[in-house]
Amino acid sequence: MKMDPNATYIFIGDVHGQAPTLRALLQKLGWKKRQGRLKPRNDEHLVFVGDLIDRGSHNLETVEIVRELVEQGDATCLMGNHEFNAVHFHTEHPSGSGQYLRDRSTDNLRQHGNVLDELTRRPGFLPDMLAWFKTLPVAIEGPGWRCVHACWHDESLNALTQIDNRWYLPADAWVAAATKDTAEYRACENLMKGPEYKLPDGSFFLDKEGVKRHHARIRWWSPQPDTLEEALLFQTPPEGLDTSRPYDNPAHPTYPAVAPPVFFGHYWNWGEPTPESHNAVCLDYSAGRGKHLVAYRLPTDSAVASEHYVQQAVVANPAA
Ligand SMILES: [Mn+2]
Repeated sequence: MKMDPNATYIFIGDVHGQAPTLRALLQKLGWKKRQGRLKPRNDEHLVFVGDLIDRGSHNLETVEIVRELVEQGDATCLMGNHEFNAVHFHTEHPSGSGQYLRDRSTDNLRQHGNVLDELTRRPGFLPDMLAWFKTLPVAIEGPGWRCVHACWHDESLNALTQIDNRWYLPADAWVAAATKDTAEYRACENLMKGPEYKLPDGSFFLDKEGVKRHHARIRWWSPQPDTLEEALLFQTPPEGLDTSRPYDNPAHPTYPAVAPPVFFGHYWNWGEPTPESHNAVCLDYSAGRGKHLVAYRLPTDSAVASEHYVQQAVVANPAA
């Protein structure tokens, strides 16, 4: 699809099954139903950063809203790690083995189980949704911007298939993408889950589910971090680790200062939306944890600035 240089692009963060909140946000953005379809004002195009599903309780409706917008040509939706994981969770390999590309462990079932209950209530919805997920681009470049779910990383994009201004995981690469030490696996990890760093001396921190993590997510938008604190994201302070220690990572995936602004999600930010840097904007403000769903309206030829955010507090979920 050709990008329209005159369009105004609106990027939308991780929805995580919060369909009523998405509807409220679209209304705030001025999108109205006309002849039964949500339509933009003027030449607007939405770009969803991925992670439509999991956590919230309106997954089916979220996928329906976004898919309809994509199919009518008014939106693009990128693949997030939750779409990627859902495909793996439901792909048996080898066929007939009862083994799946994503392990059906207690943790994985806890993350995806509620969604499954919801989606399987409508016969045929799940396979259709998964087939659609497989077609989603992993990254996209527009006029003066870029968008990816977690991290823009040129070397990783080279492992995918590029068609015009979009990068895809090829249909025959799903097994490779689930197999450690392949180029496809590393690419999907970097682009959809973000690069991580192994903490020194066996240190760990507890994530939002209380699970011990020995790897921390890297602030890849930081140009030259000197200390662990500057380089890494922790959800809780790591036990017994002095975070003022030097950060030594020859593979730190710096995003060049001269590169176009990149929009992404994934990092469970909270509080007042603020750009990560002059050319890195995270739009995940934890809608999946009842906080805010955030959009960013990018007018043509405009610098990254806080006034372009539009946020919607999560709407209390009516009983499903
Ligand atoms: Mn994510």
